[in-house]
Amino acid sequence: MVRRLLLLSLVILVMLGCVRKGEDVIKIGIAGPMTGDQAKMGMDFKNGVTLAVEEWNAKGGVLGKKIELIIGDDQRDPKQAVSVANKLVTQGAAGVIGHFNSSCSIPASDVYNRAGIPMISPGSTNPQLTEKGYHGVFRVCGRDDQQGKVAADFAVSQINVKKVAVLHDKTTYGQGLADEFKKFLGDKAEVVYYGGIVQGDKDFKTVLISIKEKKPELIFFGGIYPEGGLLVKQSRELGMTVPFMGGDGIIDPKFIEIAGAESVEGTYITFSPDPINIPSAKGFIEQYNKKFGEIGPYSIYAYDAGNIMLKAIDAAKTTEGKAIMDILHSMEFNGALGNIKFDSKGDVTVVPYVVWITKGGKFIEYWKP
Ligand code: ABU
Repeated sequence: MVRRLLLLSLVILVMLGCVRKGEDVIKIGIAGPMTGDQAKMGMDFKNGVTLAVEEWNAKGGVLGKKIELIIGDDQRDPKQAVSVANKLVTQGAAGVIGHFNSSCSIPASDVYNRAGIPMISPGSTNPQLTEKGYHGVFRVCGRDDQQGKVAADFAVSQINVKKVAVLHDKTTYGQGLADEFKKFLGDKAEVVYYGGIVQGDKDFKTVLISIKEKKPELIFFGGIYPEGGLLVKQSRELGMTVPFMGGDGIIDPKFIEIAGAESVEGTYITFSPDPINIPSAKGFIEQYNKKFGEIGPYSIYAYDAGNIMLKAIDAAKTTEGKAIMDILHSMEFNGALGNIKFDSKGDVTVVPYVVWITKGGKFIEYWKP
């Protein structure tokens, strides 16, 4: 009986091995919030990477094999992100583009690191992601210590604020960015209110009333557009005219849609420069517009992250994780965003954060430090 079981196990293992050996595709994982209130960001990731993969596949794929995408929906939930990461590893992803939320990317990076799979996040900006010293963790966006400094410099030097309310959504990203902003303000402005809201809540009037009593000249919000939009909308309903400022988490048309164009008029947002003015982004924008409509804030980052991963696999001539990571650390990549090179931590070497403003229901690049 034992011998028969052993024999059966052996047959199954050989069969599995053959299936794997015979696989004629290279799998790339995309992870992010594909459903839920941040699904727009997940879709932007999926669309950006899909475009990159379709272009590679049209040219024959990579290492002579077609590329297949495997999608992981983390629903912006850290526990779900770990489970998605484990699933992508089991499914045989050679590399992962994701996740969006820093609170998801950071725990998921532990899984990818253990499995020896490289990950490139298009949009996770919390510094901790690349501070763990993992050889295979990269991001194509900037960091919140860089973004927070630009926001604080702008608030002090351009709008001359003296009293600020600092609000966050208690997430790794939201609170982290709010703290960086506060740190860089230093003693140049007084923080008259500091506190957190809960992600997913819909009524922020109590906290807004407390803020109103402190008479700030600016409300800085570290968080994402679903809550950001409601905060601005409800502040106007309470008769507050104080301007808002936030980071890259709120720069999505959904923010304007939720708050209403009139309410968000004059909101300041830190983000990287408008791709519309980047000559190398022209072809990407045209193709994306044709296939998916308007680009989202992180579509181009996902596209470049996908291309970088595939270029590294191509240059490594293998899907072995360590070889791909070594190439990622040494390669210089000319993408839609321009030239991208990673430093020893996996961060990009050039991060040009600027300040945008909402005007007439649109986001417009406004100030360069
Ligand atoms: N960087 C914008 C929001 C995503 C995150 O870092 O959590």
